[in-house]
Amino acid sequence: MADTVSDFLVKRLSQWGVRRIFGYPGDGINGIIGGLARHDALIEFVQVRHEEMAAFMACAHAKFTGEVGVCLATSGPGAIHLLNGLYDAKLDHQPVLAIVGQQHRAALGGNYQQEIDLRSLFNDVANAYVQMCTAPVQMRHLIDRAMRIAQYERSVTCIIVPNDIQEMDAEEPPHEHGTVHSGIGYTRPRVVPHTDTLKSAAEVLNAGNKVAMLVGQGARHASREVLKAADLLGAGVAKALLGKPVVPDDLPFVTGSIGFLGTRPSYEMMRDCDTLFMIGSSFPYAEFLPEEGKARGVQIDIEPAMLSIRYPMEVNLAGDSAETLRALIPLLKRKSEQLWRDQIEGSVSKWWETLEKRAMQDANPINPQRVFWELSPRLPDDCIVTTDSGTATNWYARDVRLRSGMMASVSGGLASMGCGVPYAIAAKFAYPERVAVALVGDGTMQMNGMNELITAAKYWRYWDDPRLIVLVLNNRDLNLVTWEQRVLSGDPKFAASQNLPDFPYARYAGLLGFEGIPIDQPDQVGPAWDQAFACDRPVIIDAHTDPDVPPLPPHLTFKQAKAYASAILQGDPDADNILRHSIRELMA
Ligand SMILES: Cc1ncc(C[n+]2csc(CCOP(=O)(O)OP(=O)(O)O)c2C)c(N)n1
Ligand SMILES: [Mg+2]
Repeated sequence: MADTVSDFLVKRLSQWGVRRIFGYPGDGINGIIGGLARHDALIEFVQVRHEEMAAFMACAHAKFTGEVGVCLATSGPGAIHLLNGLYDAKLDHQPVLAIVGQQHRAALGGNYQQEIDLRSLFNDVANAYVQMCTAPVQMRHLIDRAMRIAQYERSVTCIIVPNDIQEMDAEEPPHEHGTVHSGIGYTRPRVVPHTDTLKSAAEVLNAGNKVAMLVGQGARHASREVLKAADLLGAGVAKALLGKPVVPDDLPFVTGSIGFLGTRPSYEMMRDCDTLFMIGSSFPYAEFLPEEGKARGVQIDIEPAMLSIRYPMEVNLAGDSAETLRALIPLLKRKSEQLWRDQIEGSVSKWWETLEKRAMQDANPINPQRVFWELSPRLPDDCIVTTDSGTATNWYARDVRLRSGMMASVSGGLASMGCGVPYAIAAKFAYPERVAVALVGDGTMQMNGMNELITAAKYWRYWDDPRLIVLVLNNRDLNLVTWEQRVLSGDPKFAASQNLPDFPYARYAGLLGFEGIPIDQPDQVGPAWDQAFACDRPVIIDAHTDPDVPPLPPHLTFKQAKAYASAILQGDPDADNILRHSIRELMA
């Protein structure tokens, strides 16, 4: 039997190195699903609960492996469901290919069932490349271009395949006018700035007495080079959220995260530095960077469009972070003065003591910070940590001490709820021998985390190491937003929009065949982690944490303090408790 377009699609993707597709079937893609079934030795199909989860998983696959993540959905509703996960990939600059079905070509334009203008729908999210296959012969170059462009643009691409095309015989382009003859393969170019630009950068960095470095996920393959540069420059290193795994938290000059969920040492280092050296980051909040004019700036980014958009840089280095640092390092002079470095290290070591004090304070019933604090020493080497939009991100960013060799991520640019569980599942598929830990809120669990754990229940027995550990911060509140409403808008908690229904997550774990560990006492926190890491199956820790512990920014502005006071004066239902906790946090 001749190959169909769908057979060809699967084989071609496999030649591109694709080994796994996350997706959900539907009659818009029956042909493609048939192709996957006929060639299941080439590409594994992972069935999710919801197409958005397939897109999140494809994004996480890209984040954790550097390969193109691929997701598949049917026409109409399936395609629409992909969107949020695809935007997550787009905003975090990850290579993801979405393949979606479409109605029969002959029906298009006929207001047919499930007929959506998919080109328009995906035009923004996949603006790097979105095409519909209207003839079998096109499929070859559509795949080749979508795969190549996703990689070099580090973005989302999309191929739309009408269902009649999927079942037709595959065709190779004839050697004649009007045909396209594409091929397979992409290797990343070596991107390094010109020597003159490197010299200018070195001059600025060498002239500085107080150099502050800020690293993002673009530096994730440049850990050694970042540390070498920090050493020569006597600099401290702050980390944007996605840059957290770039350098380990146990180094004395690593000031940790930055921004609303950042640390005091990062805040002070940025306030007091005379030189800002930003690498692979598009951290957005200007108020946490030096005031314009107070520091000279040097930035490295692989995407020229990302240069000088957060701070006006004096030298813009368009290049790969590791390659550029390797070329720059020989031009850097070791600082003779250690004063600035000593000051940073002093403030970092004091900060860790502060965090420990804050974590160990009483709360009702469990202080969420303690759950994260006690996790750090128990994290296995090589583990993969994911988190989710909510207070979990704050405590993850601040309290968790990642070590060298660990990976971690979250939806950064889009900051979407719902990424934590699918990211961790994708991590288990990519690295079945490593432990994955998802740190998520109860809102997120109820939004989609619980459903997606059914996917884990379906597959965990195939993983070499079955440990997928999900921590749920069971605070019965959409807590991060409740706090934002208080501190940023001056509004008291609005119970109707913020309170969440209670749910027995640990008992749910039992229904899935997982281990469930409910905890509601502070001294159960450490033993719960020990028990979870000793399990022979996935685990849900249902931690009853206190919503009144404030995830305060490292520095409260007058405006924020005023808003906070106004929220409380307007009769916040939790006023007494949150005041008590806030004062204790500030005292610590
Ligand atoms: C899809 C989506 N909807 C809404 C938001 C706004 N948002 C950010 S954090 C948050 C609360 C999360 O609540 P939960 O998961 O319970 O975590 P908590 O903050 O309580 O720890 C909300 C509603 C978002 N980021 N993404
Ligand atoms: Mg919550």
